[in-house]
Amino acid sequence: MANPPNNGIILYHYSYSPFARRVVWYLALRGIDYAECRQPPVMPRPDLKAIGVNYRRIPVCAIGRDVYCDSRIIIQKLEQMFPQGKLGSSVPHSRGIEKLLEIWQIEAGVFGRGAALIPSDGPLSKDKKFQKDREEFSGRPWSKEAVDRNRPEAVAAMRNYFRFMESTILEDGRDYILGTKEPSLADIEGVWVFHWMRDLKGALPGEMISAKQFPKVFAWIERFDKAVKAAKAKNAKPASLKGDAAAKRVLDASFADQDIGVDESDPLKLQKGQEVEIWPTDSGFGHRDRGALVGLNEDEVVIAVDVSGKEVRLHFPRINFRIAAVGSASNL
Ligand SMILES: N[C@@H](CCC(=O)N[C@@H](CS)C(=O)NCC(=O)O)C(=O)O
Repeated sequence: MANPPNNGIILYHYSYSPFARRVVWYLALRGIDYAECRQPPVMPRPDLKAIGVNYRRIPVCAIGRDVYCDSRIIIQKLEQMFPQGKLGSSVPHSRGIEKLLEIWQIEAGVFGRGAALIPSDGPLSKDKKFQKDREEFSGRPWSKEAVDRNRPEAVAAMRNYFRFMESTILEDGRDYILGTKEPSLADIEGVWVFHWMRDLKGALPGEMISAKQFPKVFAWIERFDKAVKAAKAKNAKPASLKGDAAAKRVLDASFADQDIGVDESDPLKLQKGQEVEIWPTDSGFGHRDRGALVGLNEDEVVIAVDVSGKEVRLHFPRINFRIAAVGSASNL
């Protein structure tokens, strides 16, 4: 069979999503050809509805008729499906560092503190529609007073994170985290919030967090940024698809992923084919996806959803997601 266009990959994203950038950088550094379907920064997102996705967060990535929700699982799958020249290490100890950096930035506070440093008087914070959308997303009311009140604590935490990188991982003057000549997956996992902060006007107080106090961290961000820009300049630009063309591609495609089966000894004790709902527990929790359980292992859950008579498979990571049998107590 002929190779699918753009490797069958369609990335749904918008340019200023720091989570989406993780995937955009990954694809650029790998030189993997892909298509993109640009999304509005606020709901609704009918292009995602059209491929059976209720999940509201960005990025989402379709590979063939498999759809991956969450940047962590997207990167993992790209590593598995395009193993030639993968960016992740094969050394278990280094893989541990990659993973710990991922956890640190996403789950253990770095991203959250970064989000708290989005200036309260920036253009997005002044946009009422954006504010309302993000209140639904976070489940918390937004107020300028609360953002300003929290800022000093967030600055202190962010300074602590910069200091940690400066005085441990990058202390010996290495170019990249694992001592490589080019950026590896560990750098993507480690750099993205720092990079976002560097470029977000008004986020960092220059008198406390700048290249002056943290020369190694800022030089690393710059080095990484240059490497991504050089890779992008070498690669073809991603094809840009409108929502209907993207949906047609997804629905006409074959499944790209393997069947992982349902581990019936999993602590959740769910059965193959059972109707379940899945939703994130850290943000965007108001949007649940419902379908028949077709895959469940330690890392991943997969459901089959029906889109105009065609089956689409939605994949989510296990961590920070809840999976509940429809009608069960945990499904309330
Ligand atoms: N753990 C998720 C988090 C994704 C996330 O929070 N994305 C933000 C954009 S940076 C988002 O979806 N914001 C609300 C929205 O765009 O609807 C991931 O790794 O992809």
